[in-house]
Amino acid sequence: MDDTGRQTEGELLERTRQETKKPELYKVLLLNDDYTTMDFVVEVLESIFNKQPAEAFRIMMMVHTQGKGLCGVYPHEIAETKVEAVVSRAREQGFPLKAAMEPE
Ligand code: TYC
Repeated sequence: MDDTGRQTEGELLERTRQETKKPELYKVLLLNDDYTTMDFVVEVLESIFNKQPAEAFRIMMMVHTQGKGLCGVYPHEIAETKVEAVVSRAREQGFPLKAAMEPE
């Protein structure tokens, strides 16, 4: 809730709105394509999304079979950084892998 500070003797207390605002969260998704290798996607999930090997494999297979898969949920700036890290690493290796973010 908004517990804005009281105003005393001309002193405006600017607080709390930002401090108490919950960060908006975003899902980061990987998208399927026909060219990126399964091993590379598993490696991305382990290194960028901190998944254990079995979980990374499960998510990779979800993307492969369903077209997309959830990698994690993060505040906006972190989600953006994850998407950029995926794309930059994929392009370095010559893969067309795509990642997307959407509001939770
Ligand atoms: N479909 C890819 C293949 O058969 C594997 C793949 C999985 C690609 C997940 C992208 O996000 C992806 N090599």
